Amino acid sequence: TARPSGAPRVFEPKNPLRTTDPGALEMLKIAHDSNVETVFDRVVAQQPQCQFGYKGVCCRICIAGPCRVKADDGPASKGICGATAYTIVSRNLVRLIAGGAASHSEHARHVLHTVHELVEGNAPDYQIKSPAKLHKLAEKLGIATLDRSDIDILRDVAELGYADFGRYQERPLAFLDSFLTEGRRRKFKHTNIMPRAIDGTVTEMLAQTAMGVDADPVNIIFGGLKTSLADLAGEYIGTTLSDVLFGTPEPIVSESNLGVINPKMVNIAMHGHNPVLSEMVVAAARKMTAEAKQVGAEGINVVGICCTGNELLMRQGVYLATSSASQEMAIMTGALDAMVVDIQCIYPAVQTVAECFHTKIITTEAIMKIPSAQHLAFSAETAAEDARKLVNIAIEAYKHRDPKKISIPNERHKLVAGFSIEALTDIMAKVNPDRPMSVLTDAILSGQLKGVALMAGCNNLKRPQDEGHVTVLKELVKNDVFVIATGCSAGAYAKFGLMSPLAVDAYAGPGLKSFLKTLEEANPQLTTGLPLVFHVGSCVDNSRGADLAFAMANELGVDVPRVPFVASAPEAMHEKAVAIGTWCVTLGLPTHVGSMPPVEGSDLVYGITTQIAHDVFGGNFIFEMDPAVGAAKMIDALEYRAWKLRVHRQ
Ligand code: XCC
Ligand code: SF4
Repeated sequence: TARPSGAPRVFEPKNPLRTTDPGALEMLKIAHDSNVETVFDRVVAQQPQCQFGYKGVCCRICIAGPCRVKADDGPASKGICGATAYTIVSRNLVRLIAGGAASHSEHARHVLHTVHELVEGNAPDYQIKSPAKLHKLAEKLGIATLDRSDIDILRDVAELGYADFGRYQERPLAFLDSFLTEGRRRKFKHTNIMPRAIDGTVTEMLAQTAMGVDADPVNIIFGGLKTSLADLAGEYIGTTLSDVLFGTPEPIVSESNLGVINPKMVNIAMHGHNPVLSEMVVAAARKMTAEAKQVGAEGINVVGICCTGNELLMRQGVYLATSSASQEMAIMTGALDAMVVDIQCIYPAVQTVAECFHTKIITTEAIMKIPSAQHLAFSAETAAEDARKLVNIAIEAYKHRDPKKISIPNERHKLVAGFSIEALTDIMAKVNPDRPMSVLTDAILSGQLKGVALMAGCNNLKRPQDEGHVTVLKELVKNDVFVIATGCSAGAYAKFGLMSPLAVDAYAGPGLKSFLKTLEEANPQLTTGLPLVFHVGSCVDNSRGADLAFAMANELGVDVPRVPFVASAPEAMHEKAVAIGTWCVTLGLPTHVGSMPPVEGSDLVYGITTQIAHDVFGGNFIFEMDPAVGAAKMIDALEYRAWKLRVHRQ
């Protein structure tokens, strides 16, 4: 299979200057001068990467292997058991999806456990911050709310959540089913990919792809689609219950990039994913200024990295220091006193870098430890006390700073974030109180906007950090696409100053500009103005993207495959990104990916993901390594859908 636009698999494989983020670039110079090894060195050291693995034709599913597809025919074209390229490639691919679904749903289960402990009276430091979200969710789930206490309602919600995880249901998963469109519900039933239990689906996927089980690539991929829906179910549980516990995000002002690290304060970076931990640390830090002053600091500055940073930014306005590929750079500033981590996307290397400085790395979850790093078992029962201890470790570390090693880039940018779908809907309701979503869909039907794009996903150093995210965004907004963003894609825009109202004038096309202006004029209470790109949250909050696509579908009276809505992960890396991309396609969205997943070893699998998926589900992968070309293809897809909608309305 030819690679799209002939682009290389790894850009400039020998060049260690693999970032475009100005803050990270500044630190990278210091890293090189002081001989601190970072991810930017290791990615070069890995070149050239194994081409069998790259194409997905290396099978390690049983220990007769590894088996590689080494020829087009004959015995060397198959594994020892006789598995052919399409079996091996599809099995490897769906196992990535299972890994993603397991990650998102473990995160969601942790939030659910916290809810359960709260209901049982064992988590005194948590509370229901958003009763409105709880009631809305309960109604969607068919749980009675009239004359009932919030705790009683939440108890029923939690029970349904647990049932979604564990018990093999006769009915579809409650949370997932509650927010799908009618059309998608029918499609998933007909194609038999509606998951009946989150845990059961992940386990089934591992069983289906074990040695000597499924060899049919189509059947394997349908199993993968089902698993991706289990992933979406987990994400939706994670997002909704986090909103209930910590509040539904509302527009908020903050700043981003490494310049937010404050040399005069105790700096604590929260890195990972789960607000169950990070919200408690922020709350504790806000009460401990006096303790910080005792060691000579002006106060405590909590900053975020990766998605727990996004969660804190969305709800608390906490500064977002940096995103995934530049996480080590935060330590390199020499002014980070502690990095508190939970799960996912935390490079084990942070401990190695920290050992060159005074920075303490503290792990907090039973399933996540790093050799030599400190471990503090964080629990819902003692959350506030645990959080105090974590903050104290940072205060203690502050005393051991080496002033000679402090070097913080000046790079920092203002931004506006906090756009839950509820917040977006409220903003549009000021223009049309009866049908808020029509404000967005009408703008598309009239041609003012071309459509909506969900920008998501990670950094993948096969290409320069953030260059993909930034290029795609600039192309989209120039062409009047309304853009929402999550995860490290949102992180990129935050760091570059593209999530600011100031960026609108510089980059938005005339249609997008006038659309935003209409919204701003109807919302004088939003004194900050509206940003160029709308931050909707962390990785699990891609469920908010699905929610917006469903709301637009319902408003337009069509199913998702006809909504001018696309998704893109220009720098996808994690298994979670594979799961997200797959459910985007399954929902019916054209989905651009700018870092090649291991599917090139089978023309059949490549064809299913890029074409056949479209015939069955209305969405398909667009593997395009050139971000500007990727954006152009997304704009084409949006224009085609908008044109069809207009034709059907005449
Ligand atoms: Fe991780 Fe969520 Fe990817 Fe960033 S974007 S590298 S998964 S932190 Ni979700
Ligand atoms: Fe080789 Fe088959 Fe075992 Fe895979 S499952 S490692 S192809 S023998």
